[in-house]
Amino acid sequence: MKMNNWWKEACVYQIYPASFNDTTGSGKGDLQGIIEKLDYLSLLGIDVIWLSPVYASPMADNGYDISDYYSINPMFGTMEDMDQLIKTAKNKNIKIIMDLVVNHTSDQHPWFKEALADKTSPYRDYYIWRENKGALPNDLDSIFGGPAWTLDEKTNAYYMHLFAKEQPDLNWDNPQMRQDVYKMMNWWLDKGIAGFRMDVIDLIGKVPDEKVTDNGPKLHTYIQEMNQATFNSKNVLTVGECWGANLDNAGLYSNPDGSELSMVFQFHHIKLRWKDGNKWDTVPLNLKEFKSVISEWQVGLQGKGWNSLFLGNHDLPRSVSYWGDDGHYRKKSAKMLATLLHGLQGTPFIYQGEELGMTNVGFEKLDQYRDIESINFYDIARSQGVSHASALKSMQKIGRDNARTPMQWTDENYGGFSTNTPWIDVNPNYTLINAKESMADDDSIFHHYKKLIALRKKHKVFVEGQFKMLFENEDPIFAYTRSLKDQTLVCINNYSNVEHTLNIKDVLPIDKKAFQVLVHNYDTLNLQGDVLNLQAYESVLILM
Ligand code: TEU
Repeated sequence: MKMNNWWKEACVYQIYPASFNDTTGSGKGDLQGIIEKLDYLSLLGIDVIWLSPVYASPMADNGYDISDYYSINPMFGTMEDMDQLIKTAKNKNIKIIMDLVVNHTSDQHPWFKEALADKTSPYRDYYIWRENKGALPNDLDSIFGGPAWTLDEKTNAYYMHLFAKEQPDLNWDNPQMRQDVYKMMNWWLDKGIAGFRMDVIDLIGKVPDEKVTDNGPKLHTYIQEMNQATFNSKNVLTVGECWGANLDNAGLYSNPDGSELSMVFQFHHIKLRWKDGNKWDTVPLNLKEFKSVISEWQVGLQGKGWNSLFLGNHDLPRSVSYWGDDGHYRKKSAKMLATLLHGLQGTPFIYQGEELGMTNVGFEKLDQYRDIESINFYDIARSQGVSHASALKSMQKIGRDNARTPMQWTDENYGGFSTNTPWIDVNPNYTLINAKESMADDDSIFHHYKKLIALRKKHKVFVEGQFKMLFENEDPIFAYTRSLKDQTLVCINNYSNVEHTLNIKDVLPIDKKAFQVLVHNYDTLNLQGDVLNLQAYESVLILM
């Protein structure tokens, strides 16, 4: 049992550095830009920053293609800036976790370059090769579209890449490669970082010839080995990005004995809106299904593991656009989503701009898109006869660039993100939605998040309380309790834009004499007898 699982009480804020804050006028965010905004993050009250990749990279996939794990991409600054960020953040009680991208490297990494140049080099086996027998080794697809194999003509062999061809997969079955990764992780831990977010870590146990990608047979062996070789004794936060996580393996990943990771990101709730498993085609949210996924994970991991809580990240549409209403009820629904999520058991993650209720940008012109996944999607869709309008519609709704538009700090040019044209267009709604406005308005989404973050620190029931779903079959209600000894949290949400009357008799044991409203997105709670009259997206968190 770990001595101090501080991360159970923490709130994490994800920074996508290219789009956070530019201090040099390059049009791209940088490390000094993050340092400049640490006071903003302190005010919000977060404990940890998850920093998306800032390592040296040709940026084919915005830094998720690393060419040197030991250096900082000059576009973000220097290693001195990084050290300064870790130190300055620490002085403000903010920890930093790094993005660990070790399923693959960049094709510009020296290991891969040497593997290409010399077939007999020990680095050849750091990657996954199959001899060219006149056809692709098999029909495995890349997650970014097209085959997962690219032919190297010089050595007449295919290398494997589950993402772009510029991101060759590492061969985790090579023990020397694994040791090199652990060495690098220890080097970063020695710098004083507080853990890692592990990119697609559920893919490292792959068995290419059997077309097994996630949850391979050696996956947990490798994670346990990594744990022992690196962070086991360090009391850090580790979170694995696992699209293949399920309730059977999540308890392993986040085993309370500390043998693997602190927690994983699972994506079952996200995928509920994918039509027939295709992320580019969405179906409306089925609230009942959403409730049952949340409930299963809350109950399933209670005492047996630990949940991460998130609705958005740099790969997903903006949470208020995907889960709420980014039009008339933007503020109400963003607050409802925040309360609904932060009342659950687990470690909450906030994606930059979510605390402002930033929305999807939905670029209308093709040349506004920057994301390799979206661009590949468009090209492939078009080559398969999909119309321009239809492909564009998918990108506008789902494309990752929605989350990657610059942080909206003020109503000045470029949203105060930069003094120059940003690398990706700013969402034109920055004149209305920005941090300056949000900080000045007591009733803003920002202040709502601030309250929720502070509450988690104040009441143990947020961390330890037992979860129970209420009104399971009542649409559009999303309600639950969390109980710990003599304290109960009650979270009630009207997940819709129409009023709803809720009869709480026999279901909700509200002690009307002794309850305290902790957060609410309307001024008054309309409770008459056993009947609660809820307005559109009304959301309340009660402590009794
Ligand atoms: O993402 C993994 C992943 O499979 C998806 O998030 C992917 O981006 C896609 O949207 C699914 O259809 C991680 C990173 O978070 C992402 O930014 C990287 O592009 C990817 O790995 C490769 O490193």
